[in-house]
Amino acid sequence: MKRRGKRRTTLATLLLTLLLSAGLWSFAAEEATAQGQWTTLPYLMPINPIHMALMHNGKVLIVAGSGYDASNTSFEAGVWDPQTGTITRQLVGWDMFCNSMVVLPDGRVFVNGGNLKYNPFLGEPRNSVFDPATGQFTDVENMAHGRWYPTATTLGDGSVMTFSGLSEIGLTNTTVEIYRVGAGWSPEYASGWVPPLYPRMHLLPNGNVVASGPTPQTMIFDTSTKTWSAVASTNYSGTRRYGSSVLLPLGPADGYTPRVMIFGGGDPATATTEIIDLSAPTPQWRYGPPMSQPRIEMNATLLPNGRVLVLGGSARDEDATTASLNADLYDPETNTFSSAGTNTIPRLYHSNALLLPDGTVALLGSNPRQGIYEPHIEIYSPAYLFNVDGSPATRPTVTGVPGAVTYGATFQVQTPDAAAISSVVLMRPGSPTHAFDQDQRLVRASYTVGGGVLNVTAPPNGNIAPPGYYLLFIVNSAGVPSVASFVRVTANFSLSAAPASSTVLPGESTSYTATVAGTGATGTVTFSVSGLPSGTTATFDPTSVNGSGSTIMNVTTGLTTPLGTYQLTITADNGGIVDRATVTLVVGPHVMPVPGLK
Ligand SMILES: [Cu+2]
Repeated sequence: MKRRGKRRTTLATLLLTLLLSAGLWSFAAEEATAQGQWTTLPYLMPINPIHMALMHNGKVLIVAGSGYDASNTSFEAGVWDPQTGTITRQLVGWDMFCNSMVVLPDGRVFVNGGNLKYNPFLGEPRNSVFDPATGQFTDVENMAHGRWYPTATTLGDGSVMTFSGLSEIGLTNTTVEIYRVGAGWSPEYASGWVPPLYPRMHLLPNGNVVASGPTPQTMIFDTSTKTWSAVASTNYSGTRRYGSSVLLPLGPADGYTPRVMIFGGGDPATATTEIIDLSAPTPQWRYGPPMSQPRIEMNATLLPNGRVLVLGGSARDEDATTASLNADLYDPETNTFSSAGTNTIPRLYHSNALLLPDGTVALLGSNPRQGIYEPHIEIYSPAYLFNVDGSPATRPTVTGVPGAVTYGATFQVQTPDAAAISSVVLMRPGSPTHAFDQDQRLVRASYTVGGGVLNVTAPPNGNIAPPGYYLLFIVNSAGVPSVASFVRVTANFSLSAAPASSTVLPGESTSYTATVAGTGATGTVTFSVSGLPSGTTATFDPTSVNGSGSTIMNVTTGLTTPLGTYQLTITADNGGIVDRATVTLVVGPHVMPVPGLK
């Protein structure tokens, strides 16, 4: 009896569920068509996802460090595979909490600074790289001083600039330092102003970097002179604390006009947005349309169709009762917001949104107070993934892409859907933390349509698309994106130098041969060197080459040149596209092998 009764109940429940879900399905279908669809994954994030970066194997590096828990001394990171739903955890050697992260041109993740101490917070001078191939972190050269809450920005030559953060004695670090793989850190460049923590910075197509907030004074860093200048002030007079900033899509149609949009921030938070065109003779912030809700601790994420998903946060900081659960979608072409539905879980301090290669957006984390974080992961499937009846849209498919492309070159994307494609975009994978994605970038590419193929022109230079891995999406005329393919964008020539090391006595000379190889460089390639010790000069003969070729770098030390070992960085510059090579100069006694002696 019991059994039968139970079975009947089960059947009735099933029937009811079917009926309900049929009704709900049509409702959900209409919503999905108009606003996209929100779901919560059935598994949890086992560590506090404070920092994350999408890697070119499609997996996501998650860094928690101490995870905003002062009593936690087991510092953790993890790798999340969104496709299989697996998360592997590992301990890290120091507290990478409140670092900045970007992905290097070689695909490794660069972890810059972090937490030396809680309450008061002090900054780490350490840095580490995570290699997706080995799954290991390796510490690299320290900065001159600590940084807690710095911002890292990948520059056009693939080096990484860091700025701001609290130092190891708790003062705002007002210098810029620039990291280059193999060469380590540049000298400190004094900025002459006190930046906000986690400044909102973007690389501009002219190679300079804008700091767009959260404070009202917008500043530009000239990457050649290493100096700052004031460019504009926001209309919103307060600090857009934990508001966000996005470099809107760049493309050849308007000559890669850089426009930056800032959103929300402040406590109580504002719903306002502002936009600046940094190509204008006198750039000025102008209000954009407001978001549907005020947001502090929000996220703003570029989508492959060029829209910006703006979501999360709350009206009052770290207050779930005022959570902003509306998701808004900004369309730069119409300068309007529309609804992207509502997510379920309040997403406050330390929450992050990240575009995944399948065109969905993951929303995770939230840390309303120390020691407690939100482990549920929500996934937003934008409306472009659905047909009008709510069924899944048929996506254009990519059947072949080159692994690497060089600046300005034409490359082929194989697709049976070539005739239906209306845009090709390269998106730099995201690396969000603290309400700002330091790495995301959308660059449209021009293309022509062939039979089963798109002939795509790669971005013209590294200032428009810094070297590294990109998500290549093709989008059809219905607005439906493909699943992304990873494509590496690289400089189109390479510089090498030999010998690797040379030893001289003070006052002596030596020489190195620097060679530009590859077919990509067009016209004049000039040379320069940095890192020479005092009293030392260098000349290049010839001073430039045409396209490719070699030059002799003659280095003459002085009698006053201090003994020591020096890294010399040789730069080859082809109209702003650069490559570098490092050689060692040892000033000191020659070490001669003595025959017969062991
Ligand atoms: Cu934090």
